[in-house]
Amino acid sequence: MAPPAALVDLQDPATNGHNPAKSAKVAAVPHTTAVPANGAATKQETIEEMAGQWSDFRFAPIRESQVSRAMTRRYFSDLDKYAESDVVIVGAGSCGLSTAYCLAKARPDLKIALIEASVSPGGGAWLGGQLFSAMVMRKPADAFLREIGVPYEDMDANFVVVKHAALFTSTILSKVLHFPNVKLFNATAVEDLITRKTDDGGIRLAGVVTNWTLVSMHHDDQSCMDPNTINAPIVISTTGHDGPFGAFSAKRLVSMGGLPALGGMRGLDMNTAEDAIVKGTREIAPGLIIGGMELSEVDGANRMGPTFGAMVLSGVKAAEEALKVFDQ
Ligand code: 48N
Repeated sequence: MAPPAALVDLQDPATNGHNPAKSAKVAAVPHTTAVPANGAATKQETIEEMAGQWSDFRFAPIRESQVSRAMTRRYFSDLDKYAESDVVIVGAGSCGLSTAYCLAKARPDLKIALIEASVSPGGGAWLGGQLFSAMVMRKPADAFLREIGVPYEDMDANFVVVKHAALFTSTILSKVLHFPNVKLFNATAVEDLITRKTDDGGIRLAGVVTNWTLVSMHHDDQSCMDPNTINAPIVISTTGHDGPFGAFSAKRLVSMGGLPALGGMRGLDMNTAEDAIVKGTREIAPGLIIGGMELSEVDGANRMGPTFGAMVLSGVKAAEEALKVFDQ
């Protein structure tokens, strides 16, 4: 099916669009080929109908600037909208994503900015342990899998197995991205915290300082590349245990005197670790909630290795702690 004719002759990129006379006449290109400028709805093809019909196949025409504007207009509109957020979640690993899901579902009125340093959210949850595919969650974390619709093998009274960790992570990521009140800023690092002094001389969080991750990684070898900011009364930090970016907010809080010292993650003990992380998820400093493996660095909790139930239930609890603040 030939695509609908646009009002600009897009087949001649060398001349159209740049011709002042012509560009003055350019109407807004319909944002969907299903309903062209003249308003006549066209049948939307199916992939089955396309199969085998490649000889006269053509995409609907486009001009490169339309692609650029489709991306940049939305991104900069989001930056403007989330410059003042209700909650910033730092780190979109299994804990951060679970936190975002619970918070966005409970409070669709809240603006939630989810900041992830990597291009690919998900943290350590794309694989089980030692690059093996399957993901183990100890009961009762299977309740979260049922909540988001991830199938699992019910092994026995104590744990379940998701056949591939990526099935969990892609599902929770998709659920979070579907919420209209969540904006994921990936490839973006939180490189500092916005703070205010409290009456007793302590520190209250008031948001985060961000930069493109690639910029954050090169502050030492480039001239100063100043950051951006997002204001929010609540910051939930789930940046994982120590590492190049890990335990970010906990380490920064210590370095600014908001926390006496890090407890430092302890050795592996599944039974001890997972209970401690879930039960310990809390507001560490006014306006700063810490969950997931970042908390093990604060409290000196054990690590649990390749079981992920504590991550999702820590996310449930982190969202609950944030809601306490908003419901006050
Ligand atoms: O997956 P992680 O590292 O962290 P959690 O707490 O969501 O899940 C931890 C879990 O994967 C385990 O470590 C398992 C259970 N193993 C335990 C064990 O004993 O080994 O996700 C943290 C995310 C990552 O995607 C980072 O890229 C991101 O946080 N991140 C940041 N994003 C923005 N700004 C930062 N400063 C930053 N630091 C980390």
